[in-house]
Order: sequence, then C-alpha cells, then structure tokens
Amino acid sequence: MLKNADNSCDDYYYNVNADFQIRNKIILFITGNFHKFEEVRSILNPMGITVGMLCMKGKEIQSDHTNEIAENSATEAFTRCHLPLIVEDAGLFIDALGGFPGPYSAYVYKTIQNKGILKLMENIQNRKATFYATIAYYSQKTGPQLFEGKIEGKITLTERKGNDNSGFGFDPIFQSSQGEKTFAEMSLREKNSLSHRFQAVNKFAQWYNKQLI
Ligand code: ITT
Repeated sequence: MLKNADNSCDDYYYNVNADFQIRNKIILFITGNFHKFEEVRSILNPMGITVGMLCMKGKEIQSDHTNEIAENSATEAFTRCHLPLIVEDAGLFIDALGGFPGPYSAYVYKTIQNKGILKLMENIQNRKATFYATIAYYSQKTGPQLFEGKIEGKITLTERKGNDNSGFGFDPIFQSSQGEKTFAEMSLREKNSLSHRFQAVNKFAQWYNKQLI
C-alpha cells in the first residue's frame, strides 16, 4: 500500500482503489466477530457480493439504538481505511428487563453469559425478546447508509444447542416466534433465512446491487 510519511494515504490512491473495489463488488466487513462475518458472507455471496473481514476495532459510542452505533462506527472506520465498508451493530433486547442487555450485549455476553441472563429471567413469565441489527455501509460516493433488521421471539427456559454445537452468543437461549428451535438448534441456512442479520443484510444487498447498474 502506498503510504505517506505520516502513515496516511493519498486521496487519489484511495479513490482509484475504492472505484476498483466497487466495480468488483468487494466490500470490507469491519468486525472482530468471526461468527457474524460467516453469516454475513454466506448471505451476500449468493447475491454476487464478496465480503472480506477486517478486524479493526475502533471506539464504539454508547447509545440505546443500534443505528446510531453502526453509523458512527462505519464513519469512524472509513476515516481510517477509505474503502467501501460495512459494519454491523446487533443486540438482544428483552422486554421484561426494559430492553437489557440491548447496546450492552457484547459486554453482558462476555461477563454473565447465557446462564446469567437465564438467572435474571428466573420466575419471569413475560419472556418476549427482540434481536435488532443495523448494517451501516459507507463509501466515498454514498456516505453512510443504514439498513435495519429485527426478529421477535422469546428467551427459553434453558440453553438449547444443536448436535453440531452451531450458533454463537445468545443463540442457545433465543427462540424466534416463527418456530420451535432456538437459533443454536438451526443450521446456518435456517438462521440466515429469517434472522435480524439476514433482514438487514438482505435490504443492504438489494440497495447495493441497484447502485451498480
Ligand atoms: P463487532 O466487532 O462486529 O462489533 P460484536 O461481537 O461486538 O462484534 P455486536 O456488538 O454487534 O458484535 O453484538 C453484541 C453481542 O450480541 C455479540 O457479541 C453477541 O454476543 C450478541 N449477538 C449479536 N448477534 C447475535 C446473533 O445473531 N446470535 C446470538 N448472539 C448475537
């Protein structure tokens, strides 16, 4: 990569490279979560969009809404790598807990994990929960573009995983209202046909493919 002495790159270089990337439908997905990358990749590939993972964690702002967090992260990432990119912010919002863990999902999963959530939900009858996801795309040409997805469901009474131990994060305790299986009991294909991530990524792909015509 051509770099200046201060480690920045010329706009000219970035613009040429960004055009090349756009023409060839290659987008960077800025994430530190390989499971999210795998899901996004397997949704986008059949739609003719190639995505590469770039693990470049920036500062994440505090907000109650995935849109604001995703837009801010995409804008921040673009100022650093100047290439067409997406970021995704997702979270599990539990009705009876006032939307918790919501924007704190990553931290809560790392600390109290699924067992901690089930403990908090002990003796609670209302188990309604919603997964939200926002995909934020950013390129020089378009600026930030947001695409939302959500899926309603409930928190199960116990953790439930499939035989192949698939799923990640809260998948073993989330059962969508569209079926009996938890996300972790579904194959990747099944989860990708209805998840919050699928809804957001699919909206993005429909929009993105129209931009290129
Ligand atoms: P990034 O680097 O992309 O930010 P992250 O793991 O921090 O990765 P998010 O902030 O988008 O991702 O999501 C927060 C947490 O919510 C994530 O770490 C998971 O524990 C959980 N989560 C998100 N999507 C999920 C899904 O489809 N199934 C289960 N858990 C999910």
